Amino acid sequence: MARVFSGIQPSGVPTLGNYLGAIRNWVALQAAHECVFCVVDLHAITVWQDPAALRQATREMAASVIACGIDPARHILFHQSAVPAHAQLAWIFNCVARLGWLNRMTQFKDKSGSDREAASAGLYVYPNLMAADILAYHATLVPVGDDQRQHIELANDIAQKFNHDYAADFFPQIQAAIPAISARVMSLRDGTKKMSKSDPSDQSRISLTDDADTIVQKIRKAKTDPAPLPATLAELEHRPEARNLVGIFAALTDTPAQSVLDRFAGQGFGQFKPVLAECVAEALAPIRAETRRLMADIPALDALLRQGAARAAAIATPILAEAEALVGLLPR
Ligand code: AQP
Repeated sequence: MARVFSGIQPSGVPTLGNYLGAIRNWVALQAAHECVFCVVDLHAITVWQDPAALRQATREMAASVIACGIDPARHILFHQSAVPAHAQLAWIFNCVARLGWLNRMTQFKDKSGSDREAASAGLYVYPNLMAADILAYHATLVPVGDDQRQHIELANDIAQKFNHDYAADFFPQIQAAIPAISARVMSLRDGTKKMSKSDPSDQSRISLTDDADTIVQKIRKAKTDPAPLPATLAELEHRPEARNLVGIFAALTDTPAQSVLDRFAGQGFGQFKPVLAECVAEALAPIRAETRRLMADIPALDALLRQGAARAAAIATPILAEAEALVGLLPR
């Protein structure tokens, strides 16, 4: 049975993009796989986080993920900093990965913006830590959104180079599990930018904790164009905002985008947006309610995360020890 690993940053409240691009896929994989899910707080601090807000977001992320349908009793859910093997293996990978590889990472270019010199070194080596997250469990299947494809390729390069440099068939190759429908949800303010939980504009995203009124208002104000919805997908090609809203509706209703167009072609956004808003609000209402219920008992949530961390460490620590031995480090 392939072991699944996936992580999500507590860098804000999870968005509809995180849900449709990743978490929903995690939920589906639980039935036939052994899964390790991680709230990656060490990744989050690659950009400055308010400490109190980070603690809150870490718990809220764990609660949201459980509310979306992750079962922390059958699978493993924990926060990354509670299992030191992640950071320890990442250091070894910092020494395996080449600068040329990291220089090609588009996420670093996007996140460091115009002032690259001011970005943290952590942000630059973020993909090495991500490779360590996965390979510390010898996981082979990684459900991620389309935006993470390049990082998975880099993790495979690291695994291959480690195996080559230390003459061992030790780290496996990883496969990304990217959902076919709406793998990338875009910002409601700019259809060419992905929806992000840390975008400065709250209007750019639907958060999983938004109530129905907020969802209706955000979708009503979402940027669109004046033309009605077309009959074919080809006509959406140069209409990123329209394509995004159609994609969200398609993903939430589990139908191909063409079927959405078959239903709404010729109608304006004045007609489509309220239907979409109702669909989003209906999907998120139970998640919001369950997240609130879980957040009302922090000691229970913390205990759950600690149990998850102990089970995660039981897998990752021996794998780290073997990697350290291969490199030539003395046992602790
Ligand atoms: N807009 C998106 N559409 C589809 N999938 C997405 N993911 C994120 N945004 C979208 C997927 O969610 C998973 C967890 O992502 P993450 O929190 O680890 O980091 P991220 O990709 O950087 O997500 P955000 O929301 O954009 O966070 P910030 O704002 O902190 O940078 C990943 O599998 C990702 O593909």
